[in-house]
Amino acid sequence: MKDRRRKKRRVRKRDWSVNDLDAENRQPRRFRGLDVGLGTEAEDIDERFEAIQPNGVVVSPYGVLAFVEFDGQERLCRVAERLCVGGTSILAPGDRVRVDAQQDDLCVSAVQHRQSKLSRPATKGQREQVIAVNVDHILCVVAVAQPRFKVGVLDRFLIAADIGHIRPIVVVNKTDLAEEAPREFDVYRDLNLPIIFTSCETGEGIDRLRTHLENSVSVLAGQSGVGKTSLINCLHPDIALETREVSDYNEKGRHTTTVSRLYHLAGGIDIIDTPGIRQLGVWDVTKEEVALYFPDIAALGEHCRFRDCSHTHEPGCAVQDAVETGALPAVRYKSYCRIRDSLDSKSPWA
Ligand SMILES: Nc1nc2c(ncn2[C@@H]2O[C@H](COP(=O)(O)OP(=O)(O)O)[C@@H](O)[C@H]2O)c(=O)[nH]1
Ligand SMILES: [Mg+2]
Ligand SMILES: [Zn+2]
Repeated sequence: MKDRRRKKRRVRKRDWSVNDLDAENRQPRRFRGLDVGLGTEAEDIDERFEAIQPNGVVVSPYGVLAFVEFDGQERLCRVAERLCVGGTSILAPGDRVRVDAQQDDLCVSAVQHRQSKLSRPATKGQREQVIAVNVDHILCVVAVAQPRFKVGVLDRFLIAADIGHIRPIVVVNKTDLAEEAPREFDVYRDLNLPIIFTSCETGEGIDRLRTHLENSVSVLAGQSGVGKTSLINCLHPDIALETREVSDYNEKGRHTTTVSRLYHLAGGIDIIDTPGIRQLGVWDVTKEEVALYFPDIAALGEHCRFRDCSHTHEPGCAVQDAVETGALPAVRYKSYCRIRDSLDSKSPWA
């Protein structure tokens, strides 16, 4: 019970500051679908991070090499052996590193402690896959159409952000494809989440998005095709990244590793594009915990007759009452139930 209350408070507080990551957040999380905390990697790997004065930022790791922004340029560096395990370095986009330069030889010799971490859990025979580190925001990108908006996907991203204490920004892209202003996002506005409507076709909302992202590091999350790469292009047209081609390439599976990559855009905007994150699993959250990550449902749940109400069938349930009166949107409630139900099924990555 005690544990439950602590979590509740954390959800309500919505304290997203990365600097506030405290000892509690350094412990391995039960929620491993998207671990944004610190330290689920093997103990000895954790020990390789140090307090250093960095002079470079990892843009994209490349086996035992890494592209690093160093001296105002992107340079291919080798990575010291002690920072490699089994043919790959432990580096991820966003890592702050020490680069030792001796004439043409550039070597990453040390890596700074991470402030936040976004990763996929280890699957059979594989190490945990770190997608991005030291991020301030998760941009949860959805589209009004093509692909069709799925409430559940967004809700899972938000749970992940909540757990990792990383500030989510909801980006609703492709507004040019909607006849009228979509209403299904009102619920997120009511939760005080930043929500930005954008179109890479008309340029709508791009300036607003830019303002939110200035002088911070963000990681893009969203289903394939919602326009993540296109958004980077809009924010910084000079970059001219390939959109379709890149995602096709990945979908055909020719690309065996997930390449996530940091882009430095104008205005101090750092963005990590991640072809890897399409949908995140939340299977390590228990059924009982799900409600705590739906702040509106958690608040209503305070008024249920039973303290351990699941809000699915019990009498005297304030949540079900709210659905009946329309105070809680049915679609929101359904999403809660669906994620709750999904926790019976096995991890798709297991
Ligand atoms: N109509 C419309 N199409 C878009 C928009 N943003 C991206 N697209 C298209 O959607 C497709 C997928 O975009 P991409 O950026 O590769 O998506 P990603 O997989 O999320 O990186 C491309 O054909 C883009 O041209 C938008 O705002 N409106
Ligand atoms: Mg892309
Ligand atoms: Zn209830």
